[in-house]
Amino acid sequence: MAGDQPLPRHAEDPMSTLVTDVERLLADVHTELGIDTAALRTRFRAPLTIAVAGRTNAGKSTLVNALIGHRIAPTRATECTRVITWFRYGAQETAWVVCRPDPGGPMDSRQIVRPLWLTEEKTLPDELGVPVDSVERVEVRRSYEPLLSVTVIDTPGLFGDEGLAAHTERLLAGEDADVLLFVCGRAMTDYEVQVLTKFRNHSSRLYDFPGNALGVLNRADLIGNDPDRRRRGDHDYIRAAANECAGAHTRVLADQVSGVCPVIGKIAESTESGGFGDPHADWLRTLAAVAPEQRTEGLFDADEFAELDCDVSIPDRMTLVDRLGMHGIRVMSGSIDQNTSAATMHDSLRAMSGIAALRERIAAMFVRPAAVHKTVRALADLKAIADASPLTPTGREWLDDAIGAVRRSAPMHTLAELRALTALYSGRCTLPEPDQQNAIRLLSHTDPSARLGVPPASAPALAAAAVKAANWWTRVANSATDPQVKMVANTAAWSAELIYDAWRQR
Ligand SMILES: Nc1nc2c(ncn2[C@@H]2O[C@H](COP(=O)(O)OP(=O)(O)OP(=O)(O)O)[C@@H](O)[C@H]2O)c(=O)[nH]1
Ligand SMILES: [Mg+2]
Repeated sequence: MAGDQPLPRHAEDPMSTLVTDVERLLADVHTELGIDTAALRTRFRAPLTIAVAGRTNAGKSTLVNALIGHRIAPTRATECTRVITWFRYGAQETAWVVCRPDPGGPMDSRQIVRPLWLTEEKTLPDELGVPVDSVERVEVRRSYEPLLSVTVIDTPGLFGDEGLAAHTERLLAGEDADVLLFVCGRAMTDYEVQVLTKFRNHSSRLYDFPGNALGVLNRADLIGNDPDRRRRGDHDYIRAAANECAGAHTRVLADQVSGVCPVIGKIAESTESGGFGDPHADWLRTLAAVAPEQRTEGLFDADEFAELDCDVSIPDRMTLVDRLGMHGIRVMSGSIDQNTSAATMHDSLRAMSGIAALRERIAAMFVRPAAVHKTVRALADLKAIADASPLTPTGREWLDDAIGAVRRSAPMHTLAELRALTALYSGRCTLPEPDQQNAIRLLSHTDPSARLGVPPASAPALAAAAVKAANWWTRVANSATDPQVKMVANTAAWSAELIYDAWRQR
């Protein structure tokens, strides 16, 4: 089971000491106090779980496919869209349906696990082979390296079917989801804000800021009201409209999420899963050769596209619509020539989709600090178990000291960095440039040179830059009147000092 796999650890992983410290603490608590910490240890070692939730048809499964690098989750209404699906790392591609115990069955009835056969294209089948109501979850294993450090959970939509929404709400109210990617559209309803607020309240025992939730504005290709600019495939216009909408959502949801990133999930799914290649590039080149006016008319929508006079078969056109959407086809066919390679087109599409920026944000907020997210939960759970246990005053004092020591350890400064990053990403704190970008770089990267903006392998320059940054941020903190600016600047100053300390102790 992936739940038994340790968090990835390698020499340069700055989080590895934290992992060792927490594992030692959990082992010591067992030997010193006789508290059973086996379940806490298993949970601590499991990869970080990212739940992808949001309204029905928001593009959750499309985004999951992009994140796990394969079009495996169905993006049509099939039985699988009605159940919670876990995607974990596994050496082989396999899937199971886990059914709830029969309520009328024998007292010891356990969950029933049945194999689920993937299709020839390694996608989930349309039918589960058991009544959907009896399904607890579907489990999929995929040998995709990023899944070694995160498990992704696709969920049924929050609108349209109250029963399905209840499954998702239950998941978010439980302990299975470490962090949340909330997929939304251009309009934000009260119900969506309510769901996010509940998740935030539920997480408040772990975090005093919304560092475990991130918004995703999907279908960014459909945003922008000017029909002419949309028809012309004016991507700068669409991008600006999507950024504006994501900014507005970020302001509304500043208490619930650490920012909202715009993406075109449909294009991201194709670029991340190998769904765009030579044949698609050929078809786009053929479209690029059509006279511009005729092409603009013919790419108005999928129906007009089917009527367009050009040398791409109807099924191929439909495939192209499925892979890129009309916006992707309009932008690409209007911006390439007969010599543009498939690889160049792939890169342009990837940039257009916003997936690289979203992955970077997921890495900064969730994946790189995964050990910190896991530690925060492990310590809170340990404290709750200890509070309910009959410990001697000395035992309790020992435990409080031991938990406090981990909380105050240098690697846990990453939690303060996440708090500061959340303030910067959510607009609660705005610094003048270049401070804003310097702070984001310092707080979100792992490599010390990258964090301080100095060339790699230049040790003296690194130490000098660390001292300079620490001094600069201390000055900013001392002169700040806004408490958020003070908090961010103090955090940045401490980050720079820790880089200097690590350099000195080499
Ligand atoms: N134009 C456009 N369509 C998208 C985008 N992302 C997803 N879609 C389409 O939206 C439809 C629904 O996508 P899904 O990924 O199944 O949405 P979902 O949120 O998982 O849906 P449910 O599981 O039924 O709630 C599919 O036809 C996708 O191709 C996007 O960025 N742009
Ligand atoms: Mg879905």
